[in-house]
Amino acid sequence: MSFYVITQNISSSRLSQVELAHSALKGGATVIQLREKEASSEVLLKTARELKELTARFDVPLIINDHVQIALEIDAAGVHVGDEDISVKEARTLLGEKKIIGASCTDVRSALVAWDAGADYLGVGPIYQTGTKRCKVAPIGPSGLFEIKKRVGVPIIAIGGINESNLKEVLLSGADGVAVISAISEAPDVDMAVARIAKLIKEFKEDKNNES
Ligand code: 3NM
Repeated sequence: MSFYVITQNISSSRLSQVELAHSALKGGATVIQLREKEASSEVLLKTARELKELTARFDVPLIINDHVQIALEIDAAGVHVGDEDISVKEARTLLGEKKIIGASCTDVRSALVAWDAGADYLGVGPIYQTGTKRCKVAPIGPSGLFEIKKRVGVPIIAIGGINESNLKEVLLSGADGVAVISAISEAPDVDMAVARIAKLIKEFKEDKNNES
């Protein structure tokens, strides 16, 4: 069950992306994604290199949002693509079979398309209202996630407005992991927020194992 942390420059963030990733990794994040829509390619490459070195120390995959060339240059674990980015098929051609490709999906139709195109996992959302990204669709809620999970055969990472209070509901709806930005970056104490989320995921996993 993934604890997927996305580092993104939010103006109110007190920590740099690398500092944020470090806190997340110390607290048990299992995937780090670098998502940067505004920085120059030099800045992005520098951050990507630093994150690659850091994630390697923790043996955690680093995924680069959208920028396939940067992912190739730093030998990242893979990329995540949205509906305005390069397609899954093009990304696969450039990256080859060994790299991870994740795709953003909002409904069953887009999820089936991405799965069919060869995505290794789907980022499904927004589950809840979020101020972090301007989303084109209304939140799909845990029930929307459940519908997608029933139809696709690759792991689903839920995203959008996920925090400590709704995380369990999301996992109960079938998510294979959760991706968070503001629940961590905006928390008054980042390390504490990471630890609480990691604990909730661990407890959920243990409960599930005990049931089976
Ligand atoms: N993608 P937060 S929602 C980057 O629905 C992103 O595809 C989304 O940030 C999608 O955890 C989102 O702060 C923002 O809500 C997630």
